[in-house]
Amino acid sequence: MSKTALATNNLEAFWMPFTSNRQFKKNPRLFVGAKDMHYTTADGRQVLDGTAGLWCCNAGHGRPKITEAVQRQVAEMDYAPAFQMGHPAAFELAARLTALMPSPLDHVFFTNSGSESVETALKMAIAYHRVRGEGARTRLIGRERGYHGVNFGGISVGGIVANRKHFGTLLGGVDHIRHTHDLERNAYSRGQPENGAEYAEELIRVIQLHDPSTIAAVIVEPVAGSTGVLIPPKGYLERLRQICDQHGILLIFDEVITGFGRLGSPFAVDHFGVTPDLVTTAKGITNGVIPMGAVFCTSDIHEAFMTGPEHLIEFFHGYTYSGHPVACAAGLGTLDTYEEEGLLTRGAELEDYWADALHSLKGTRHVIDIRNIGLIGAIELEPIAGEPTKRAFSAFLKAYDAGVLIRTTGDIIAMSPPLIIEKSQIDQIVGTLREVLQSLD
Ligand code: PXG
Repeated sequence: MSKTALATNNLEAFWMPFTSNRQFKKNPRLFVGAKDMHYTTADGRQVLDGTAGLWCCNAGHGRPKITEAVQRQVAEMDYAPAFQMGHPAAFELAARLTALMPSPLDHVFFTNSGSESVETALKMAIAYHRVRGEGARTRLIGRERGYHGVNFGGISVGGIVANRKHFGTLLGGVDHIRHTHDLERNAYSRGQPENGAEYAEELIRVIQLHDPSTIAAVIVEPVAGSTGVLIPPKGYLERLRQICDQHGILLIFDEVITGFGRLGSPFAVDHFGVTPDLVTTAKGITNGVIPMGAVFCTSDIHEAFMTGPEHLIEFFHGYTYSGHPVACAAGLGTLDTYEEEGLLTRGAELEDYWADALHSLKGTRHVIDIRNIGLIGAIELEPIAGEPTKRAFSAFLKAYDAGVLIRTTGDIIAMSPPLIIEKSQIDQIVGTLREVLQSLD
């Protein structure tokens, strides 16, 4: 039986994540192969990947160094216990990762996903204050429209209503500041918007409400991805850093999508020149090939835990698969590929071309904003009255039929192509979008 026939006979059992299951199963979209910039569909079509999978395949697909590293590792040693035992690849990967990240973010804790990285960072922040004798600092502050994965800590500090409303009281002791989206003042910005640094001042109000001595950490995405690409106004992140410093509060950057070259620099930390205390990553760390995440922390945070009798565990946290050998091999193969091909900075070379191409869609039917940074782009559409999300989702379906994969969230089209993209492929994405948008109701 062909792969397609097998799958179409068995669609019921798999409860798909973040998917309109009933709609999908009536008209499934199945990928069966991937190479470089393209997916192959079950019916044999090539689809240009405008989203790097889900913001993760930054080096494109089927990259030989990564494949070979994974194959070698799985044959040599499939698994080693993660607690009280180690293996060389985990140490090597941690050393190479911290070499990429500016000091003092010199230590890495491995997880298996972005969601786990977020939980790990939040726990690390609260525990850090406690081991230093500031156990009253337990509160966490997130932001409206923030996405920090789907576990309880992440949805609590997150600010996406649909991800929170079904799940009860969530984590206590969490507050939020407002998002930075400001279409009225900032529509059609290229790169960082001019207006809105003052939204950071709201942090002071929230901190004062609870008293600074109760706040453990503030978590934000440097560029908010899932909510529809919200780019920080000039000066905003710098101001968050200042306020946190003034009040002894840790700043966490969630770099699950901005990490590994997406902004044209290895991390958003480099791009914005703002150094947080903790950085959560995942996705591009292994090019999406094997699940993995990593939390970077400062030497200060790490050293605060390294006290007391040496036979005792310093941090009661970790996963069976923290630093999994096969994931580490994928990570090493990925870093080799990024470095050999200059991919962690290629976004900066392409950014102007990407921006010009995207902004050429200004004036196209339904478009109310276009924004971009690095190799991220978003096109915001006027929603159909009374039917939010429908117009953008129709665009997604039509673009897929026309051979281009995009993502939509609400009525926003988000794009984040692999960093190996060629200019002609940027033209193809934008040309397809222009036709799709003109044809939409
Ligand atoms: N933090 C951020 C900033 C993310 O973008 C997560 C945490 C969670 O990662 P995991 O690996 O647990 O899924 C994410 C994930 C989209 C999209 O289309 C974005 C994500 C995942 C799936 C789709 O915008 N981001």
